[in-house]
Amino acid sequence: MPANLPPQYYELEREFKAELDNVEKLRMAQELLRMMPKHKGTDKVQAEMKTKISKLKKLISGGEKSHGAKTSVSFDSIQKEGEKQIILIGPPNSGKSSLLDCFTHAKPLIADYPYTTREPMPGMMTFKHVPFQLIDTPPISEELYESYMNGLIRTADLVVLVADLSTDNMEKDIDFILNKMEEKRINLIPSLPHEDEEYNKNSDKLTVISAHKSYEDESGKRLKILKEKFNRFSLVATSILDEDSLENFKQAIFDSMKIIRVFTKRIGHAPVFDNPIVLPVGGNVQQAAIALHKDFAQKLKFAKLWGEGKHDGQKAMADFVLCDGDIIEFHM
Ligand SMILES: Nc1nc2c(ncn2[C@@H]2O[C@H](COP(=O)(O)OP(=O)(O)OP(=O)(O)O)[C@@H](O)[C@H]2O)c(=O)[nH]1
Ligand SMILES: [Mg+2]
Repeated sequence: MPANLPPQYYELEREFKAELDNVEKLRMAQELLRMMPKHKGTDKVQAEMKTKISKLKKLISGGEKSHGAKTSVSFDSIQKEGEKQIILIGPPNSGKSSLLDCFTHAKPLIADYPYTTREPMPGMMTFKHVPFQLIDTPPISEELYESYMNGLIRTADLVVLVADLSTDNMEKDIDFILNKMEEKRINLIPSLPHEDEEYNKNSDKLTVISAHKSYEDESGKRLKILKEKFNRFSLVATSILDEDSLENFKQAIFDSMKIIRVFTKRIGHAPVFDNPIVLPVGGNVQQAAIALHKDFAQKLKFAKLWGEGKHDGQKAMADFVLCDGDIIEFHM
């Protein structure tokens, strides 16, 4: 017997999945349970939701550890949260933890000596309403390469290689890391391949270089070297002392992933801007509906769209290609 859940259920379910605060998550889970029609077809979904509610209650009361910046984590992979997972790697003292600290609520140890970070630490960064998970890691050097780094890098969606413009060792340190990646059969790639190109998601890792501590004297000549030598990668100059560079960092990450955001709107309601559907560039109405829920996609008749280059409420069918910032209203 099908569950036949109402569209509002799927919308709230998406918000529930994206929510990081456990108290708010619990409130949503209870609301979802209330919205569920009570019949045989929803028995299983009801039972699952009740389990989630009891787990959340335990987490809130401190009975069970949650995934998050302050708790210990399993290091081979860190449970993905948000839309994309970004791993910060680099030589000792380059500023990885400082970047995590700038962009998230995580509180990593930061010190002016090397090997401060001993364990990976995640934190959430929101940019243009999209939640990204950043992971700070222990340094990579001749002295240290934690074995779990292979797994962590392979599961991430993007690698940010943090180069330290304040040291003469910069080139040598980056060369060492690039060689280490080769040795581990991790292929750092400068851009995502086209749909028809061969691509191994596990070993081909999209990479952006953060040329860090770029605000300081002396950094200019090293920035030039970095740009010349590693010009195949996108490079963004960053410094914790320069707000603009931190905005550029977020924008560079967003751009490298070739994603678009589509905002949803219920019929007769205003659009919701804080929880967009994220699709690859070229994504269409059908993919947006699937992202909401596969049942939703099956029932879809057409969508109405608002956005640049469109007339308000323009009717669109399943294969209509969407643009970043479009607002979509599904009709079933
Ligand atoms: N001048 C300057 N110093 C910075 C910047 N970012 C970080 N630092 C300093 O660089 C030092 C190292 O920073 P961390 O963030 O601990 O570096 P890390 O890469 O996490 O170091 P490990 O954990 O040892 O690998 C600290 O003294 C920071 O204050 C920056 O943009 N400019
Ligand atoms: Mg650190």
